[in-house]
Amino acid sequence: MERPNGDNLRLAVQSAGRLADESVALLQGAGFEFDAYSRKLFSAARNFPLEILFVRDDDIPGFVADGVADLGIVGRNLVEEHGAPVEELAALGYGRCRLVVAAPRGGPVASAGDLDGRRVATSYPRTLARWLAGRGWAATIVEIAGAAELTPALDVADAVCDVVSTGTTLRVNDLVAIETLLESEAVLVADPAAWAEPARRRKIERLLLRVRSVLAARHTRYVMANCPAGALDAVREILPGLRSPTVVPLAEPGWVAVHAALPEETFWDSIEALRAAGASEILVTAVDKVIR
Ligand code: PRT
Ligand code: ZN
Repeated sequence: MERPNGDNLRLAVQSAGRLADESVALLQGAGFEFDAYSRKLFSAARNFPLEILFVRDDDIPGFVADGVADLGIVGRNLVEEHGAPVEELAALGYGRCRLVVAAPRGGPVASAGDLDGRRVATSYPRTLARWLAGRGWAATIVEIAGAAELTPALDVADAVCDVVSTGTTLRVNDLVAIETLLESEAVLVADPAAWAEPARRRKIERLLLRVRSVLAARHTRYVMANCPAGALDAVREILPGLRSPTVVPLAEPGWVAVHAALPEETFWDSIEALRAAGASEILVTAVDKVIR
């Protein structure tokens, strides 16, 4: 495929698989209007100079590094494996997993040090080789396309290096994780050449602002609470808001309403503290976008 020569940014996303739906939902939530029902190769956004390219996830790091696409959404595990010199612009919070080394429970490989001189099956040979080299260990890497978890039982390998999310696959195959090589999630990456070119970078930054506004909103709740005017100082401490809370007098004398954005992570602690400080009638709503 040739480099995009028009004014449009080209963004590669997975067409089907674990990242596909959430990637489309993130882009549509950020306001980009495009058709995604058939996931045909290309879809042009109607309201932004952007084309979405639907491809296999394995192709995305290379496409972005080679400038076939300006941007990509892909697991950090694949970016790392490709070794592509791409710019990570944002971590997207979904597709979370770990790349681990695992070995049969109760077997001879009980810790990472036992890997020296053994066979490790993986579809992440480059990441594994770099990690082994960093420790000065000489293990034989058995490269396989998938289903690494089956290889110890087949005596093809003594250990595996694979992606884990819930851990069920390891447990079912009586394997235990002994070391984590990489923490991964879906990331938005850019072609460094596109990022360095001022006109293209401006467009990427416009896109990035929109994507980040949705990511920030996912971690934010908007809280409205009534409180006695006398409790305001305590309540302000609990509800700092993005800058400071909005305080509005109620029609009932001696009472105010306090409005503020709160981080989702500490949300319930703040609500408990608010109630303890005397706030009542607390309303909470989701936030669509947070733009800073
Ligand atoms: O067709 P295409 O090539 O596009 O997709 P794919 O089948 O190669 O990839 P896909 O859709 O399975 O995964 C896409 C990305 O999701 C990966 O590159 C990771 O970044 C991320 N991800 C998150 C995962 C997992 N969790 C995951 N659990 N990718 C794979 N797995 C597999 C793992 O390989 C193992 O076989 O799931 C199994 C383990 O899962 P648990 O839950 O049993 O631990
Ligand atoms: Zn793949």
